[in-house]
Order: sequence, then C-alpha cells, then structure tokens
Amino acid sequence: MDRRTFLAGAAGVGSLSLAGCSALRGGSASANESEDADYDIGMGSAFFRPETFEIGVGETVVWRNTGNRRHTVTAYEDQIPDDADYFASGGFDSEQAARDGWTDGFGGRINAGATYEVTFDVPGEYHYFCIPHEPTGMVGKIVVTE
Ligand SMILES: [Cu+2]
Repeated sequence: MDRRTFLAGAAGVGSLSLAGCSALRGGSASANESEDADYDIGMGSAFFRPETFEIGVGETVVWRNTGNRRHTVTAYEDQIPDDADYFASGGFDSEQAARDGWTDGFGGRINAGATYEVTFDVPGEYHYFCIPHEPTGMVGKIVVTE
C-alpha cells in the first residue's frame, strides 16, 4: 500500500518536469536568433536596415532581401576608398556598368530571400545604393575600421 502510493507520486513528478522542458524548448527566442545570424543588413521595400553598418578589416558583410521587391547593392564609384575594389551585385566592375545592366534586364537584382556578400579588405567608408530605389532614398554606408 505504501509502495504503490510512492510510485504514483514519482510518476506524477516526472510528467510535470517533462512538460516544463518542452515548454522552454518551444520558446521563440532561439528561432529568432538563428534567423538574425543569416545576414547583417536587411533590404525592405525601399531601405537598407541598418543604414550604416560597421565592421573590421577582412570581415564579410551579408545583405539579405527581407522584402518582396527586387533590389541591388551597388557601390557609388566615387564614394569608396581610393584603393578599394569596386563592388556591385551582379559582379559589375563600375557604377555605370551596373546601371546599364539593370536597365538592360534587371542585371544585379537580388530577389526576395536572396543574399549578397562582400568582404572588405580596405578600411574606410563605402557608400552604396539600390538602383531601382535610389530615387526614394534607398542608400547605405559601410564603415570598415582597422
Ligand atoms: Cu531597392
């Protein structure tokens, strides 16, 4: 009689602690963290977020199109450090080539959900923009520090 009571009590405690564990695991905190880790800069309807992003020399910046429209990441050729390589989604080697490529058939587009990344080896400030949304102020800045 005493033994049966003890076993029933132990089983009850076990169920309770299991329920507690799965409630914790089902929390959304860890899921959100891993999504954020996929990119550094999001691209919304007509903005880069964050608009200014700071990294160290040799680090890589990942942009992700977090919206539904097509965007580009296109450097302003005269607003990057003198000895830095030009960068633009689509692999264009000049700002004019990137603008022409977009006009010719949306070259350099980053579709919804897609990513684009650049590794920065030269310190300084890099200003860039999105070709289709430049008129509405979709610009950003990368600050690379030593
Ligand atoms: Cu855009």
